[in-house]
Amino acid sequence: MKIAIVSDMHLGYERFSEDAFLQAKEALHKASESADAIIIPGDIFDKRYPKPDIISQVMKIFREISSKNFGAEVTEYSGENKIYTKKPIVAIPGTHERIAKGKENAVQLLSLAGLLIDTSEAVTTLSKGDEKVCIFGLGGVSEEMVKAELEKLDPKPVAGAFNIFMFHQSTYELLPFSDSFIKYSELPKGFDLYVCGHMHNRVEAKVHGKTLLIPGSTVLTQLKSEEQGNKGFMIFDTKDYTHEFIKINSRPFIIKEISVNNATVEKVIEECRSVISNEILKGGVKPILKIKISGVASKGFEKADMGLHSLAAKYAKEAIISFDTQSLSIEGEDSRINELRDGKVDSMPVKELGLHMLSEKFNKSKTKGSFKPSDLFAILSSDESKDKVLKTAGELLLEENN
Ligand SMILES: [Mn+2]
Repeated sequence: MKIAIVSDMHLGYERFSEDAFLQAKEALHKASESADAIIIPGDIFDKRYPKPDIISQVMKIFREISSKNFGAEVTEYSGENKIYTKKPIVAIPGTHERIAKGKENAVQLLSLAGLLIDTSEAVTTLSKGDEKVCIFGLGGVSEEMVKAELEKLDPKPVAGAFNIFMFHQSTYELLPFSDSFIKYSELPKGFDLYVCGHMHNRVEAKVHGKTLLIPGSTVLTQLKSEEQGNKGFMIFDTKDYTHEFIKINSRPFIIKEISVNNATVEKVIEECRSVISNEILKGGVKPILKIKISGVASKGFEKADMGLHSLAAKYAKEAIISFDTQSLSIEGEDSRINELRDGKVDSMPVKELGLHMLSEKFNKSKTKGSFKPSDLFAILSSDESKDKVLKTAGELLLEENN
């Protein structure tokens, strides 16, 4: 059976909303035409509570994909919920769709609409002729909970089938920042293929001697250097145990670095302007250009007043420009930059970093309570209004003190 793995589409991601839809659509269409089934290891949606307009657009895409003829079909499902389709489109919610347990998330909504099957904490069996493929899914859970969750669920391969374990977490091998991140050796044994989402760059590795595939996101989100590669999806062939990466058309992403030494603002701007001109002269689709400025600029101004914003605005028609001045210090200014750069902070997903920092502070503080830092983090990082966030966070903290 040929299984397409399409991940982290982040539909509804505001910064590159159109790119997210176009690129996801292309990936799903290509996948449906070249594979017998599609599996999605999380983050279809970018927001926990997507707006109706986003949900409708997502539903339209999945409706189109569902109408295709697939080589495989769903023949069994072990979950508690009812399923409403036999089409082999099988997903789990990712970190971006994760909401409180017991509440329906956006992926379950698509499942209820009969547009896919949510296989979180359940086994979905796909059949093609005599061949059976079983997919056990674990939707994204907070990192400090993942080992306990797996112990509780104790996923086991099904005899006589090709078994896939699909999850959506940070792994310690890829992000060695916290002991709570799961290690490859701690993943359930006996599966024929491991599939993970969450990482937005492509990864191919081995887990218990079998292949682990992470296709990466279909859209650019974090503007990190490892995201400069091609976007796309993977197709795994169970018959010969091989896989290939299928590229999709995606907006080019270029990172250019500039290093300055006691430069004036004018000099910094001039250097940036020259990089921009060089890039836009190359033509083609409007690229996303990130300029990293490092070194020391002469004193007498703030980074915010350097005029970089107006420079980006000036070239807005030719390129989507952003500046990274994290490694730029102003002469004589005491900066925390090196501190921050230690520990590979750069390659850690922002959300993970935030939660990690909050957990560390929480553990060091004298605050004692039975709630988890991740509960507080979920409230603080929610899309609700500031007042609502403060009220809910206050309730959680006060509840603990009573
Ligand atoms: Mn993601």
